[in-house]
Amino acid sequence: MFRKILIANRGEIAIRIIRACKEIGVKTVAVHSDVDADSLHVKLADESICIGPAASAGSYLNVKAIISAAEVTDADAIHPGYGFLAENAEFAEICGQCGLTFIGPTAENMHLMGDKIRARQTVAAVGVPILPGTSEAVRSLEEAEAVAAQIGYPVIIKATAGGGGRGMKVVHSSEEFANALATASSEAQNAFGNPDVYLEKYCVNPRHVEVQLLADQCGNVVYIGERDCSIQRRHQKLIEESPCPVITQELRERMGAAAVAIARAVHYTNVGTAEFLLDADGNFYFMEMNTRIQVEHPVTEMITGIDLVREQIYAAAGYPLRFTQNDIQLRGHAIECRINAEDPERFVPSPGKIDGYHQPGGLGVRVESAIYDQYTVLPYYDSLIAKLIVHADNREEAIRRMSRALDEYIIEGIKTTIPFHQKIMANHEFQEGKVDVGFLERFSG
Ligand code: MV4
Repeated sequence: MFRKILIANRGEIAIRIIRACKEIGVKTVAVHSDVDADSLHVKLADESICIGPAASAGSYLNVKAIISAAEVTDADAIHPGYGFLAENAEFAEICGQCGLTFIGPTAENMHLMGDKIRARQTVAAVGVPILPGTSEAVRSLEEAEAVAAQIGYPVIIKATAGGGGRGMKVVHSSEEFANALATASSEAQNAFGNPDVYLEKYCVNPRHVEVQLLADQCGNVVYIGERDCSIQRRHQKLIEESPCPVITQELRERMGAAAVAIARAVHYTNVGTAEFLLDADGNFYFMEMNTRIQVEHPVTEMITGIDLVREQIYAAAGYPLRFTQNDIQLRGHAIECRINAEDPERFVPSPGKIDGYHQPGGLGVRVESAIYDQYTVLPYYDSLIAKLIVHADNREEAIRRMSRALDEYIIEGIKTTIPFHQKIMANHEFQEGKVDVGFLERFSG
């Protein structure tokens, strides 16, 4: 096992990782920017080191500073959390070259899944369903229009180097094509430095259902249930739950088997998530694979009792999985609300000093957060300030528990998305589980 892990992140996820390390007797090093010296992850770690200025480009994304910090503090592994350098294949590669274990999948895994066309080809080759579309990057307008005519409108143009909803364009007819293709390609070039795009049949208002994977370095792969993340706004997830309210055990097993087949095909290691679209007829299609621990991992932990961050560390250290697929049991229902320091009406950031804080508790309530009374939420970083997770015997009770916990939550001095979550919990369609990725656009409180 590692002696000391450096956590290349901040906020709630840095604390989440520190907690897992403490429970298995591994020392921790926090890194922080100039303005993060008072942050809770710094206070909770065994030691800490400053890696640069407030702007992430010079600190949490500064590969040289982070590697030097690991060398100076004699850490033997680096946990990247999510965001920042978590899916940067080059960073994972550099860690290895410097004798540091990157706690995550291999650089090759990240590289492959980062190329959405290669991921699509790889997945299709093992018989996992994908939406009809191009198997290579689009070479010309003529070719693209021919494919669209064949698969039928609407179609969606996606960036090969994209992901997470960035750089996508829906096309409803042949007249829109030339413009959409040019825009998508130039946006892809600007955002990712790669103009390549591909086409897929557009699936209207599907659910976003993702399967949690865990793989060791001995070839063992398990899936750990699924999460429904359909409640999103501009590709930012706001509420996630597990299990998905509409899938049967039979469908769960087929999606799980598909996700495991993908992992096996690429010799995947560590945690990962296979994202699928689930249409109204119960058909599922592979979208992309996330090669990191995800923000919403706690809902999976609550219904399985598995500490995913601890398993990540064990897998990276070379330990074989300590359980099999049959040992994994799903119990009850869990929901997570992401609480952001934002105006709940307009979703614009609302940083500033917290002046009055009380967090909810009680049976089945979990708070993952790095904030405290009198803490100043900084404008330089993500506006996620807390994740409120509840667990109950069933979905109805979980919704009631979430409403109760949201009512208890007091965060004064800044605006938060708590009122928004209260409205969703009170919404009848949400209560009936009738959600898809278009839910929030239709939702009016
Ligand atoms: C799609 C789609 C419909 N059809 N692909 C958005 C995130 C990225 N992972 C892919 N996304 C989508 N891809 C096809 N062929 C609809 C979306 C989509 C979406 C997916 C999940 C959650 C929210 C979404 C909101 C808008 C569009």
